[in-house]
Amino acid sequence: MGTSFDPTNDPHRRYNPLLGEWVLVSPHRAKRPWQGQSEEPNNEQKPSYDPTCYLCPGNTRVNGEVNEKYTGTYVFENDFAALKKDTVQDGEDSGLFRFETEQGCSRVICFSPDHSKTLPELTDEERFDVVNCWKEQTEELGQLYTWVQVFENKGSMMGCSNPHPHGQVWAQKHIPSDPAKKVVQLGEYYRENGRPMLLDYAEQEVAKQERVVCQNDHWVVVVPYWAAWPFETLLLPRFNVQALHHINDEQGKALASIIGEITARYDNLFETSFPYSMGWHSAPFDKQEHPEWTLHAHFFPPLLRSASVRKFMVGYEMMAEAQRDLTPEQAADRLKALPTVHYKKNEKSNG
Ligand code: H2U
Repeated sequence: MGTSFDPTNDPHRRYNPLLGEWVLVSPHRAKRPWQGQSEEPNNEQKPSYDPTCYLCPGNTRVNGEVNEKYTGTYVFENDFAALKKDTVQDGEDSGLFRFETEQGCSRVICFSPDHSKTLPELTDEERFDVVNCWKEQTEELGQLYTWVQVFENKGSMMGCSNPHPHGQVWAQKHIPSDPAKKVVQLGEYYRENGRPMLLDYAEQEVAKQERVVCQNDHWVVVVPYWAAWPFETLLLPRFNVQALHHINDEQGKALASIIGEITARYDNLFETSFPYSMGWHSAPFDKQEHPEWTLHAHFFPPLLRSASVRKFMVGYEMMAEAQRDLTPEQAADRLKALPTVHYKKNEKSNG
């Protein structure tokens, strides 16, 4: 064994400055054999319209409401909303027993009327509509609530209940726990450095090119230095912007394009519809200025070795801190080496 540190072999911890947490990197473990659980990849071709789908245009939802015969994006109030606007105002702060009621709303955002298409299979124009829909929802709900959480669960492995391309938006009165940590961390960095942390980070990653998966004039996707999930990525603007609805059309089109790129690379990695949870963090809508904040999106995919073997965040991760096997640099190299043309398109042209 050598005496100098080898990041591709030696266990080490990396600091996540966004959350103020550490992650254990154990690269040598990537070689361990796997005889545990595998998931069944579902590669069956879906129809463009499914009469039994609750989200397809013109269909009746669980509660009896009928979806519009929509042709682009479509937003409706979640019939099983986790947050409700009329919840009674109440709370208690008595030592160890503390609660506050929460007011908010939950909506479902259908990305496309086409049941068979996921984000990487839509056109740039269609993805631009999704971006604009996210912007509208953020702007509207930001006038009513302090926190607006746009997100997508993709694939049953991530708890997605329906294969129709869709995401959700939840908005609420209080700032949730993880974003609240970011307010503190980004604020501290800004006070010390006079610049938004994530703008500095994006610039430094673009200069280093060690973890960049793809980039264009306005955006960059990196496997962050502190990534916890094997193929986790962070989507960052290369300009100063705090909230999703503040991006202009040119930036929005570039965003639609880079989302197409990263999600196609994801699907191409194991030639499967790559599961993930992704979501946007705009600055809180708490009527304060947030010069420390940079709009950003996280993609958290669970897959590790193949379409069927996932990373489990279990014993050590639940008890101690996040842990990963392959290094963020290795993950970025794998994603970077992949084509951006979706594998299903190739299958069609070859077949
Ligand atoms: P997920 O697949 O990410 O769970 O999102 C689907 C959401 O759609 C889920 O939150 C809602 C569920 O409550 N839904 C309705 O609002 N109406 C329906 O008829 C079916 C599903």
